[in-house]
Amino acid sequence: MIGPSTSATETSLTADDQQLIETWRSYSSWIWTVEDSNYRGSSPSGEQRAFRKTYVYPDTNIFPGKIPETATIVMAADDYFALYVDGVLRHEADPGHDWSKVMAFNFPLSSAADGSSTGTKSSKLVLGIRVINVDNFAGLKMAGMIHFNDSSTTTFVSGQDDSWLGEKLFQEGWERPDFAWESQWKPAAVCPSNVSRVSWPEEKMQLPQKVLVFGPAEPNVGGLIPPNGADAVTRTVTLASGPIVTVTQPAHATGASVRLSPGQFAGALLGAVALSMLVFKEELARGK
Ligand SMILES: [Ca+2]
Repeated sequence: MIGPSTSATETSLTADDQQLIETWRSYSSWIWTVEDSNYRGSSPSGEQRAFRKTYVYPDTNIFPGKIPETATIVMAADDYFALYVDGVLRHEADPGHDWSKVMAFNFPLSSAADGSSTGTKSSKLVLGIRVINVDNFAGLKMAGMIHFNDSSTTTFVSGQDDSWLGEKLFQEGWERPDFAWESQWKPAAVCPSNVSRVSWPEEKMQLPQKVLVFGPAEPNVGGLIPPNGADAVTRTVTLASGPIVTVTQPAHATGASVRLSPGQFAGALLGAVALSMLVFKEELARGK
């Protein structure tokens, strides 16, 4: 298995970084998966959820020569998270992470793998975030800035639109740019601001003082991890009121430090049974 590209160096904040942190603080929203129609900051304890955000770069036919060079991400997650950029694991899930610690990352985009076998430059940035809620409140709050070669930047924030997707049950390869099931994913729910102000008080948040700057990713990492490689762990679990399902967990997606009890598979990665699980979900939706 190819290891994650998680080595980084800490650098001081630039003016752009400070602007992005302010944008994160003022304009991004706490989001989560749609589990009922009224997400108000809380979610079942001990479960994980997966989120995807795709940012499509400007069309080079319209903006010739406008090349994305780096992306800076500012984020907080309750309680801890793994971050994938273009399918490459850049921040491993750290159970010791404190939700109040806001983090800032910078990644080069020029050599980002696009999930294809060619390793050609991607037309989009795909962020994959797995968030594990230990208990009580659960959420994800992000802002991103793309830096282009003409010194221009563009910014996006969580809760801004329906391009932030989240799923409780997520299929193999969910973090990859070429993930085939993306169209099945639902837009994430946004926590009402009056609730999030109480759940995650601003005075408790520790804003980043440094940025973790990453080097180029290993080429094609996102496209080479076999769906059922040697690191995969297959278990059979019973979901509440549901059928017995087999869940395949590639180690690359779960993180060795995260142990899941059967009850926690409500937010599990699904392998070969993805299709049957969708049927199961539909049965649930029909009240069976
Ligand atoms: Ca929590």
